[in-house]
Amino acid sequence: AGLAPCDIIFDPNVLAIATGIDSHDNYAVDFIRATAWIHENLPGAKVSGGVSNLSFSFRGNNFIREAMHAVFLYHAIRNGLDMAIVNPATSITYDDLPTETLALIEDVVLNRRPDATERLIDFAEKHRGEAVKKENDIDEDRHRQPVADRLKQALVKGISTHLETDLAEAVRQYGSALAVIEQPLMDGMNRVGQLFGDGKMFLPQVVKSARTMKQAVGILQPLIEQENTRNGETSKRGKFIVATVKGDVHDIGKNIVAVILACNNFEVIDLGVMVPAEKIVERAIAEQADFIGLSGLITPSLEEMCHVVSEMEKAGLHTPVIIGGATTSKLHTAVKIAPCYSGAVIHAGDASQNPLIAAQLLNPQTRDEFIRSIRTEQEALRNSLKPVDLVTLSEAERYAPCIDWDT
Ligand code: B12
Repeated sequence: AGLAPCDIIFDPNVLAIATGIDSHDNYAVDFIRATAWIHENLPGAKVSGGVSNLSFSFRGNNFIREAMHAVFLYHAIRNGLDMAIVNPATSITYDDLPTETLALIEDVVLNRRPDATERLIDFAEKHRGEAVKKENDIDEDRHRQPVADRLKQALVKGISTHLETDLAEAVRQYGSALAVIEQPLMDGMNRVGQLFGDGKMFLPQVVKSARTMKQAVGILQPLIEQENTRNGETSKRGKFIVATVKGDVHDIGKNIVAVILACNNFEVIDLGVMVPAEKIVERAIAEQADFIGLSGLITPSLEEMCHVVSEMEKAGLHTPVIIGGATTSKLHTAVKIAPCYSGAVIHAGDASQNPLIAAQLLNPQTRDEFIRSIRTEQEALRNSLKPVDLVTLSEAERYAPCIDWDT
């Protein structure tokens, strides 16, 4: 039909299972197999599906329905499902399901035994109303949980109802607002990332979690300001440009960095997210910035950071660059980014390290020694890598892959 494969999306149709009609029992398996077949035999084409049909026979029991969807999505994605129509408000993840419930639901979705439907109906009958009761009990139960677990749960579920009180309790327990961010909240977001990476949580749910995290940071912000404000200092200590690099939309960490810098009396110019290298260079020159802070959370951002500092080098800049964000590391900074730039490039593990790094760089008495020690450490990291055995060009050519392009 003259369409590029990547412009075609197949919907192999999700049909209701567990309807009591035997011939319907394999519908989920059929969908999953069709998805795997399309994925394997029609390269480039995509597969989608409307998930809620699957659980139509359990109308009125949202717990079972959402659990069936979570299990179905988990298996379908492993077999190549690219996109789906799902309820973004769903809060049950594959990992939430107790082993026994998971087995019952997987029996139905994967059509593993002939009596799977009856067993799930029995279970649903026995537990009818329990899900509602559970919701009501949560308020009582939650006080028995440590505050860190409550906060983690709030982030994973994207629920902000008790944030204010839980955060106040956490600040008392952890001693500072920043410690609450660095420990229970970061643990929660890492858990979200893990579930998402394993295909057990989906993008709309991660968006909900991100929103809850932003709310939490918003609640803590006045406290962070109180804790970090340097009293009595009137003049600004330096100009700091912060940006999430091109291609990357993650901004929660960068925003925390900006708040902490502002509290430490730095003038912060926040360029936002998805910022191209040229814009960073342009603003660094125009503002005569003292520091550039680059944030990145996805792997392509690591390469983009090398590009940013290469462009800074071309523009003749020597402004120190501070690198941060979940995928960045001391090793990557030393091996890949620092060699592209003659100015200092320093990796910061978390937001609170940033003002300390900046202070060392601002102080003429510590600056040179600090940069020297960072460079020595980076040199040692580069040397710690196993040397690559180089071979001659003619030898390398003997290993060239032989591809038959006609097929
Ligand atoms: C929330 C989130 C999202 C939200 C972001 C919302 C927002 N406004 O920021 C949404 C849903 C939009 C999202 C989208 C995507 N995400 Co996402 N996301 C996350 C998640 C779960 C949490 C990130 C977060 O906010 N953490 C909390 C903050 C406070 O931590 P932080 O940013 O690391 O910041 C701290 C420090 O690193 C430091 N810091 C940060 N920046 C800087 C900068 C400087 C200068 C300094 C000094 C310090 C510093 O300060 C902070 C406090 O100490 C992570 C998982 C994870 N473990 O990080 C995945 C994760 C980063 N996302 C991931 C992916 C794959 C994506 C998507 C590609 C998904 C998709 N298929 O579309 C898209 C990316 C789109 C794009 N082009 O960028 C992957 C990245 C994998 C990889 N290595 O590439 C992760 C790791 C999840 C996973 N396990 O798969 N995501």
